[in-house]
Amino acid sequence: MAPLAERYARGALMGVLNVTPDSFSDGGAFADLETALLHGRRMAAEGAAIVDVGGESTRPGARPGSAELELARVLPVIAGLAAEGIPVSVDTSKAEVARAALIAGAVLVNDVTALRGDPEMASVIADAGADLCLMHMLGEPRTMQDAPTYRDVVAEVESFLAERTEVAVAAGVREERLVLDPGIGFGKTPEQSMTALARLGELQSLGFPLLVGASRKRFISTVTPSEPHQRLGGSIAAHLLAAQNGARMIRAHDVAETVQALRVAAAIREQG
Ligand code: HH2
Repeated sequence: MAPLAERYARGALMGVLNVTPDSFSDGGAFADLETALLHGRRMAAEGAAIVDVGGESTRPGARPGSAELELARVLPVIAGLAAEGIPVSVDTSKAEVARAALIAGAVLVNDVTALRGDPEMASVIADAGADLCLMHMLGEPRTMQDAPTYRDVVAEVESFLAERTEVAVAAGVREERLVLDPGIGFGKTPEQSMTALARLGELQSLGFPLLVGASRKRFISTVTPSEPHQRLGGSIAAHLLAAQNGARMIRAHDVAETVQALRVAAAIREQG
């Protein structure tokens, strides 16, 4: 497979497909297989370059569940979409889940723990030659929103991602397979998340493609009070700024609207 940066040279949308009962914005909505497959197909048709299938919520306060349960949720969806030629990633921090997902046809592992969750994860990804998203998170989902503090959030995200990149490469993951993510809302106050978005460009010095997932996140409601399903405008605003500040991949729930916004912004920029 061509390097990730080449495949997504013009920017790529990662559509979110949560096959969970308890995700913060769409828990339960795609829990049965047929509904999940329909939604995955729809996101691909709307312009998602890849569909990110997750079987465990990482919302603040969430506790990890078993690999068996996660596998039962994600595998049929990944196998079904991959068989139709839709590129799929798996949102997991468990090596056992990643291994089975890659065999079923997933091409990217989206590990919100950046290889800290499972000692086997790096070798599973290296052996498969798969793509890997390394995301910054302070702490773990159960505790990450307990007063996160930084001296300089962007500098600390940057040095964390640099260190995790070295760990991945030392374990055999090729540099051209990596994409890095500042982890909006993961161990960050709303202000810290917005700082990470505003100064995203600084992370370009790491030399890897960047991914940003701001979709429906809580920082939006601190600017304009809103429930998760009412945060489309704020999500698009954040994603447009992220793209302008160098994000190569955008992880979003609302694919059609986000793709339209990103394409119109890019078309306008080309005229300037
Ligand atoms: N955000 C969520 C989950 N996975 N992965 C990456 N790389 N970046 C993110 O920002 C990110 C992510 C949380 O959103 P969601 O999947 O909608 O919720 P939940 O974790 O509750 O399933």
